[in-house]
Amino acid sequence: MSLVIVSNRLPISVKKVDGKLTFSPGDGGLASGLGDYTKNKKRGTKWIGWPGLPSDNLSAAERRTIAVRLRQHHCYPVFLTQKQVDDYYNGYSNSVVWPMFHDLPIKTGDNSRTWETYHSVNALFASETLRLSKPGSSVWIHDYHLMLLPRMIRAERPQDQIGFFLHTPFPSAENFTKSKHAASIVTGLLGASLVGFHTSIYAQNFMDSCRDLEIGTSANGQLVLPNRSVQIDVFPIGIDYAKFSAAARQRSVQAYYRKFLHKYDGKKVIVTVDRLDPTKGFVERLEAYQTLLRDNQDLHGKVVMVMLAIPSRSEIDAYKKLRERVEKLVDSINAQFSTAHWRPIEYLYRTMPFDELAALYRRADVAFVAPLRDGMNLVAKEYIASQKKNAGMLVLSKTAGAAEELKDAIQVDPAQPDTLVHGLRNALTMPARELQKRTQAMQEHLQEFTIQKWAESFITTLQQPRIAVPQRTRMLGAKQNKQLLASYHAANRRLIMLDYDGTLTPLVKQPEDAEPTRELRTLLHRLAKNPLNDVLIVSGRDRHTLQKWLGGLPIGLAAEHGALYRRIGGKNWHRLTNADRSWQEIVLGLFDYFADLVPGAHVEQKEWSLTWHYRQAPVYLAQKNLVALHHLLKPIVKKYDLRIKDGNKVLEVHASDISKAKVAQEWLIHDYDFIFCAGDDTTDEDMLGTLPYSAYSVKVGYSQTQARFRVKNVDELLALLRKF
Ligand code: ADQ
Repeated sequence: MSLVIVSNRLPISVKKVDGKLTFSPGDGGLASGLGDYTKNKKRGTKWIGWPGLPSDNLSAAERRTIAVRLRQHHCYPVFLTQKQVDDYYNGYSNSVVWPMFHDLPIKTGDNSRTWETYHSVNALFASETLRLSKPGSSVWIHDYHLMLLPRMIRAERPQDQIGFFLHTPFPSAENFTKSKHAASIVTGLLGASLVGFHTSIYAQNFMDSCRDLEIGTSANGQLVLPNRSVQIDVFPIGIDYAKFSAAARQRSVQAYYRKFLHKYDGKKVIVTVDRLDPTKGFVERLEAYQTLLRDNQDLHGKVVMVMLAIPSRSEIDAYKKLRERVEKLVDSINAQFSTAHWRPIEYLYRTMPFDELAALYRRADVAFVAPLRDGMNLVAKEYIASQKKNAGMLVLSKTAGAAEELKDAIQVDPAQPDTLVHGLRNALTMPARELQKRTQAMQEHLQEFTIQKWAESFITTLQQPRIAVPQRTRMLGAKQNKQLLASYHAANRRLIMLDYDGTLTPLVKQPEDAEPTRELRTLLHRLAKNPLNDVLIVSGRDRHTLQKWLGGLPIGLAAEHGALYRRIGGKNWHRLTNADRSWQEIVLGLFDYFADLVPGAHVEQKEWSLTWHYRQAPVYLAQKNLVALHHLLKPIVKKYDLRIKDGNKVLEVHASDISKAKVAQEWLIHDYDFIFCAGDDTTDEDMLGTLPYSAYSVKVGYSQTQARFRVKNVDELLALLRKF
């Protein structure tokens, strides 16, 4: 399937120097991450974006030259005038969205003009994308400059796989929904079929915002809209690990390294590398360093901070002011502490070629990465990848997305200046053995989760076939509801079979939090009290939980997907399986092993089944390990006649003679003239599929099903049950 990448900037930057066009590869990691897709001709990938210079001063011939040269690299330019750059890029994107998404104050005043340009430039990108791609393509859109684009493309190409990845944080719903354009932005993004974020917090903030704006509801990692659903997922970006770890073998890097060894001989080097941006915490870090020097005389003459400030967005006022402030502070710290032989800060306002940067990373004893807020922060990862095995400590603010992964860094909080000072001190004095252990653990992680894997994981998820709502399954609309209620009232004996989690209660992060509310218990009680009704809850939960939560109600209960059941009005639990449990020890060993490998995953052991839960784990990490887990389970499953079920972020193993269908069959021997059955998960499909056609089988949610009918979510199902 052909792929089209759309981002504000192209991976090749075009400049006009002394009237001559120059072309140079950008510094971004994105280009290396997507290299497999863009360099391989067969894949036919195209990359659409702004070449980086305003078009006002370009002649028609120059534009043609640019287009032709870029095409050699599968790149296609969207030309923007200076005015468009001012309003769309410097204006709305970088003076409104960027600070808003990083919880910084936004320039007050009317931004309707810049918003309009933002809109029209998004439309320009949309028309170029449509022109350059065929229907049925996969389109991957990047970042906050182009948030209206997914919807614009979707309007023309309802069948395309459209992915969007946000490289910045997504702010809390409380902050975001205050924005005048919040609803337009969210609606724009929801044109995508997949929206990706660096961390689960950003994804949750986004879903909360959709809910607060009353644009769709969230269920099982999907944002459910009236006519389709959008997958929301987490893809933490990595780096090109091999490039940084192997850099030390390059001659030019070695030359720079020797230079740094000589220059900083006998000193500890603290490095900072960032675009000069208000989010990156320049002032906070300088102040922390100042305090460190003030309080630790022993460090004087023995430490140097190399601060690389990469010029960025220098046309924007806030950035100009920041530069002045930072440089003043650098000067004053240097004036305060310098001696004839020592200057505590070496400040560089420039870009740095890769070989010099790699050498600097490697020479530095500490990297001081303390953004106020940062989507991910790649510098932190690049620094660790550049280290020898026994050197280099990272001080990292917990407000960077990278902190979720790099737990072995010294984590600090830029809102608490003391933590920065202590963090630096700790890093400078950490015992070699501990430092080595921590650095190595981080290196192992980064080596595994590279930017190449990140790209592959996003694209694979994007290109997975999405199941459209099947024709056979109809939404339970007003007309169907009416018929259903008429059958209900006409019936003499009714069976109401219901799954629990995701059907009667929304899915929650912690399983124990799904306890039934008083209203739900009352509803079930009222349904069950009707002498014509048999109510049965068929759940994957263990019998103790069901007994505790629902045991007091006059209903039937089936636990562990039907391994055990309790009759209506009965006290005892009966077994519905003839299997033994000798397999459990082996599978438990495997599950525990993989739960240790995947942060956020955990194992649940029930009487008759074992479940590996990964709702809280990073999606691509879980997916990768699931493949291995499946592979290892295969012979065990065969030997012990087991069944593996891929549920909603759970992998469950139990004997193959256990199924919800079996429980359903136990009940169906009675002579019911109204059968109603609802479930949300793949584990309910057995039960939904075994019913006679006349039954009202109802799927909760949008995934594929054998049920005849569908409701959007738990609330809709409960509303229907209340009508009974
Ligand atoms: P940035 O805010 O730019 O990225 P960061 O993730 O640190 O922040 O990436 C900066 C990149 O610039 C690094 O890869 C660094 O090596 C590179 N760089 C180094 N030297 C350079 C130079 N001389 N000139 C230009 N660049 C240079 C945004 C988000 C981050 C998120 C990334 C990726 O703000 O939070 O991690 O996108 O998603």
